[in-house]
Amino acid sequence: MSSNVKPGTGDALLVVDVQNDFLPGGALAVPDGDAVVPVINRYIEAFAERDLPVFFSRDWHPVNHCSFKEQGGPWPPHCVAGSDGAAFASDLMRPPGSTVVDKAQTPEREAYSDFEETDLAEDLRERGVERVFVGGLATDYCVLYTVKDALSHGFEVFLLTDAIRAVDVEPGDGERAVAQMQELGATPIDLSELEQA
Ligand code: VGL
Ligand code: ZN
Repeated sequence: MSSNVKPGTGDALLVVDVQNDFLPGGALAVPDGDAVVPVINRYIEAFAERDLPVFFSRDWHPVNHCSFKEQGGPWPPHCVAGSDGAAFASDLMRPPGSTVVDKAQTPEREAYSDFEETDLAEDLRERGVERVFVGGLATDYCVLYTVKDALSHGFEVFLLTDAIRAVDVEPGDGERAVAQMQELGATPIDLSELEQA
């Protein structure tokens, strides 16, 4: 691999939707979703100890969001703003100075990407970020759309392959999402590459 994966100036970590409703027992449980938490905590440590920016997104829906089955959408109600299900996983580390990005708050619009109707792109640019390291839930929805948007905004993207899990509504959705992100230009990495860098 040619890229230098060692986190440094110009890098940011994006932790996508590591919220109770996406963990086992939650309203929209992602299989094995809780397995990302200890791994993401190691990435967070690597960024926090170098004073690099860390962003946490939250799916943050109104009670009548269009993605919910009662409104004709595909999903059970989940991540209703302010609910326990919308809270971050209790074991997730959150370093002081990190930034929370709430998304998908408009009742009429689905928004899987952290960049949709948020200030994330501007915030990253203002901080001089050029490369984003992306992990979280779920591989085939919010991670996929966030990575696509990050690439189209011109950021270099590292996909944290050991810190993502898929919903897999259709078997293979997660694998296809990873392949698509790679084709679009994201570089898959894991913790061992980062910690050895
Ligand atoms: C997500 C389905 C519905 C996600 C959010 O965070 O990947 N998936 N809402
Ligand atoms: Zn949602």
